[in-house]
Amino acid sequence: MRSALSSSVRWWVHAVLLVCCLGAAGQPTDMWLRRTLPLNGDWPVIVDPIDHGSVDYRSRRRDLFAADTRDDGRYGLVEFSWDDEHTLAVPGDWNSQDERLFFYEGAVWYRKVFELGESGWSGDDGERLWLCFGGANRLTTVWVNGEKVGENGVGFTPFSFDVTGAVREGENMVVARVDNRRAFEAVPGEIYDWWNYGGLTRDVWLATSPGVYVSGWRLWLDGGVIRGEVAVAGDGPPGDADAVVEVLVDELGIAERVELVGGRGSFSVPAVGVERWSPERPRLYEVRVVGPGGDVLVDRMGFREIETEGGRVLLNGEPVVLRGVSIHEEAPFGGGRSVGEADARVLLGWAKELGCNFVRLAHYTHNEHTVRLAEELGLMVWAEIPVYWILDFENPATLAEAKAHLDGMIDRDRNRSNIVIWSIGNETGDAPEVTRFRRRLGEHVKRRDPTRLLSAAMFARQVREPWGAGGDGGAIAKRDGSAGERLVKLVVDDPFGEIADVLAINSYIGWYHDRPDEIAGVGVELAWDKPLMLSEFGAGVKQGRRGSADERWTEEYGLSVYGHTLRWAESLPNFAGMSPWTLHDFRSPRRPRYGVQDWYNRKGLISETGEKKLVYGLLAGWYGEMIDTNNNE
Ligand code: GCB
Repeated sequence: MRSALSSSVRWWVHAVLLVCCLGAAGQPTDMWLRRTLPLNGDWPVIVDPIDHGSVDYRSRRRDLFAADTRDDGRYGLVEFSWDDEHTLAVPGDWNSQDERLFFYEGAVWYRKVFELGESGWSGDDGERLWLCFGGANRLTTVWVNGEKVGENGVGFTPFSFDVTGAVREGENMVVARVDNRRAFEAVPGEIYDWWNYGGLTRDVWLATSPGVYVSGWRLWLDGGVIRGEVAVAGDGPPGDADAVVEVLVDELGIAERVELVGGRGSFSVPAVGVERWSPERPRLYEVRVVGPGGDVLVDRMGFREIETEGGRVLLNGEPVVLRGVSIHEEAPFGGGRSVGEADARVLLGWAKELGCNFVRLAHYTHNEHTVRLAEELGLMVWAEIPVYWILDFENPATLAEAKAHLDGMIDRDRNRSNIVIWSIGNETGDAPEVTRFRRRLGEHVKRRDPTRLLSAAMFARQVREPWGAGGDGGAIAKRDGSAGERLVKLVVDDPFGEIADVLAINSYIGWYHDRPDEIAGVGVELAWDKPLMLSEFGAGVKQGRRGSADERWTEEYGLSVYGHTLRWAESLPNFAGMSPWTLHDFRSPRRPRYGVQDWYNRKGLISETGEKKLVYGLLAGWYGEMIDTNNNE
């Protein structure tokens, strides 16, 4: 009796823990699966560098451009018009579409007209209509027919608004004001090494749902079982939210009726006959989730397990080395934000050709197209939020915004089997207030999703010795004859390592400090017996520039840094993988050197015009050998 009781209590605790992972009930989180009417295309815009649309000449608040006010004599003079020829493509950033907006950081107003009839929405039986944005950078305020429907300030994750009450028959007008000004207390803050592309950078669409809808669901493999959670929300006939959700995976014979209590439920079924997702065989299964109000969501996903054991990463119980590359969400050819599936196909195609089984999607949540395509192609993913360099770490609002980035990313991608690492940030340093901040984020991730590995790209502590000190008795001389110190050791003891599952360090020996041929002499010490990744290393190379191995910006200098770093990597303790910086050259206002950088960070393996640099070939060869040695793909 006693043991039966305690096991049911355990089950209840487990169930509560599980449903926490779905987050707060309310807004549906699977809008991707509900797309009914795409609103992509050319949107007329008004560029607003002085906030003319938001404040009048007495500094009084107004939303001047939110309505389609016409100069019909009733309003007096109207000095704007939405009928202008001036449009921008959505999805897309404004900086790369109009050269006058190249450096622009401010507000732009967008407008779109749609026919309600085309949305497929009937409004019968409490059916809802949602206006959905895959992402916009950054502060976005939205009106429908002049009525404000909501705001969003998280630049890289999806958001949606229930516009059921705001639409009318026939023609409807959406206005979105997007403002990409930097702010110290925001996430990211004011300083970062990528372009602050502004605008409606991702897909926009209309979606429909019943009055009571599936607000979240999640399935995952846990040893011998598949576990699941579901949640419903919304208004409907009494009792609907306490009904049943069906979860069906036909190919696995799963047809689970999940009973809901207070709108939530969980289950587990034996994982019989499940083919594990892996880079060699990225097997996906169709999943159908059927909610009480006739709501049906259909997705495709894989099942796999990821864990660590001492210094190794295990995928489906087998050790795996992450052969990766870091990627910015930058268009493959010629700068600008990458948008849509075609861009993702080029970028991920380059990574596959390189021999990767892993990509680090830096430094913010990438487009849903990219993550989904990576799952299909067999690429494991490190997903990251823009907690980067310097933030207002002691400001509770900044912490809340960082958590909102994590929530948006986890809610969107929790069913993507290829995501193996959640990263809470990059190169923040380890001052006490920074560590407190990162620890809170790490704990938040573990609460929200304990089924993936936790990491952050960290600095290692450099240990230097004066020349001639130690055992060499002065015999080792720096090649250029200079005096000073030499780097002898990197110590990975950033306190975040304590809660991280994977230790990851960015190392630019040979580029920002010391010489490439000094890399081999640098030891690495870990404060924990955990897997170690080189989350970044690299060198600036202007594609096609030739010279000696000592000359910066040349292909030869790049080969030297990569050659020495790759040999060194093989000797690192607990070496579990790498994601060199980066797949291709990307725009950054921190890179003004004319004739060489021209506003591009040149550490790509591929140029901004799609030309492969010599380092690409070198790394491809190295990954090829790893594949042969491990006899896997
Ligand atoms: C880093 C940063 C990355 C930069 C890179 C560089 O350590 O993590 O965002 O772009 O170095 O090129 O300096």
